[in-house]
This record gives sequence, C-alpha cells and structure tokens, in this order.
Amino acid sequence: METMRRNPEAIARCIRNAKTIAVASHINPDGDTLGSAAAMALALEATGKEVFLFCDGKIPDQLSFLPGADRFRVPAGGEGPFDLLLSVDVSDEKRMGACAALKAVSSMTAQIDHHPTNPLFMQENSVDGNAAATCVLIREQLAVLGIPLTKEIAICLYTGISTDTGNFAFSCTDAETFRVMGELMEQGLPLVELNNILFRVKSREQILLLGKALGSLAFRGNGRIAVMTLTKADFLACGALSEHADTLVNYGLDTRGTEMAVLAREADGGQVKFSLRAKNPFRVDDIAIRFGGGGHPQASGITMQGPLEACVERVVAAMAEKVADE
Ligand SMILES: [Mn+2]
Repeated sequence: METMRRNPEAIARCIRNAKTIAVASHINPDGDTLGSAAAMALALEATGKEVFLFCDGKIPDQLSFLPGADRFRVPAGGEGPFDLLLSVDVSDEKRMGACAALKAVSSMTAQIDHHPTNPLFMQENSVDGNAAATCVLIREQLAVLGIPLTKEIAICLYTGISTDTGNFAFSCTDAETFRVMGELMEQGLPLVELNNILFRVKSREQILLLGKALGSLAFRGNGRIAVMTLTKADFLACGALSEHADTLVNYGLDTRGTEMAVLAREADGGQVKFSLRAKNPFRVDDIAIRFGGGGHPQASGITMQGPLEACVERVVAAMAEKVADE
C-alpha cells in the first residue's frame, strides 16, 4: 500500500484560498485528532482566518485542558457555508460521523492524516501512514504555511504526539517525533504538567477498580495467561463505570512470563465484555473472531452473553490452547 502521500503544499493552497474554514475531528475523539484541530484553529486564526471546530462526540474530560476544547460543536444542520472543510486524523469518511454532512456545504475539502488505510476521501489529501501522529504532519503544515509555533500550539501538538506514541513507547515513535518535540520544547512546553494530566493522574474510581482487578488476578496456562475478572458488585463497590476498567488488562500482560492477558467484566443486560491482549508473536484477534468479537492481532475484544465464569472458562481454554501450541 502506498503510504507516503504527504502533500502539505496542496493543503496550503486550499488554506490560503479560504476565509472560512471548518476543521473536523473523528468520532470517539482522542488526543491526536483534537490536538490537531485545536492547533490548526490557533494557527489559522493567527493569520486572520475564521475557523470553526467540529467533532461528533464528547470531548474526554482528560483533554478538556486543550486550548479551544470548549469550541468543538456537533454538526446539527444549518452550519456553513465554508470555503474549506479540513478533516484531521480521520482515517475514513465513516469516522467523521455527523461531520460528513459538512462536505455538502463546503466549497473545497481536504484532509491531513496518518492512517495507512486512508482511502483519500477528500479532494486534497495529505496522508502519510508512516507518521507517528497527525500532529507531526500538522507541525510540517504550519512550517509550509509559514506560521510560527507558540506555546499554546505546542501544547496541542504534544498532546497528539505523546498519546499516539504511547508516551514515546510505541514502534511508530521515530526520529521525526523527537525533532518536532525539540521544537515544541523550545516554545516552553510544560512537559511535566502535561505528562501528569495525560499519563499519570487516575480517577479514584480507576484506582479502586484496579485493586479489585488485581485481587482477582490468576495465572493459567502454566503461568503464561493472566486472567482478571470484574463483577457488577465490584463496579458498584467502587462507584465505577465500565470505562474505568479500560486499561487494566495491561497489568496482566505486563507481568513477567505472561504471553496473553484477559480482563472480563460484567456489563449491562447480563453480558460479559472481554479485553484480550497478547505479546508479539502471539495474537488474540482470531480467538476474538471465534467468539463473535474482533480487533487487532495484539489487542482485541469480545462481548458475550453471561454468566461470567462460564464465559471466562471458554475464552481462557481457547487462549491456553494457543500458548500450548508454541
Ligand atoms: Mn492519530
């Protein structure tokens, strides 16, 4: 697949020709799509453009510190017209959600993105599947436009770069990531403060639920599979919601000697939600598919009808079979 299609000059032409610009983020917004959009708004407004921010989804509380976080609107009809619609970090048109309707009221459409599967769904596309984050491409875009960085813009770009690289730990992290980071640091980036907000501070519910999850931790398959379970009663006791359990499965996977990890949680309607993880070269997506779920080779999910323990036994048996095969 052709992944190198950076075209900041084409995007710059679109921007220079536009006065009113709608910037669209993707559904279930993350740090990269919101950081990209917020940075664009700050930069383009500094050059006299009129910028409108759109996102079909709730801005996560954790990202409410972003400059302009309160400016994102869900399109409800009646917006525009705009000279340009620019989507950022949106891998395909479906991921625009309600923002897709803005195409019809925009004279020109363009996008900046870093997903290798992007089908280039706008009129002008600057897409590089090898870039660590869309925010890396935004930095390049601003350079081509001749718009200088500011501390506020640096905060936005750091948010996207740090979250999409797993705080500079994922394999997408490359030399360009750190070259851009060097420039952001020169703007007085408050690194420690932002790192705390994005990667350290947890809600009380999350920490209490972590205690329950670790209390349930068991090792199966000769110690190569970490299994954790959370019941409805656990969530109730912690005052926690299902989303507070989202990253807990990693504690199982991070345990030395484990190749796979699973976290099963009781959900509404008697359903059980599974988070499956594997260390390369092991994979769990085939197990997830077998039980009606899906996902990535090393990170998948399943939703099954309970009861909890019977479901866990079936999934763990499938995992044990795979680790025994190696
Ligand atoms: Mn991204």
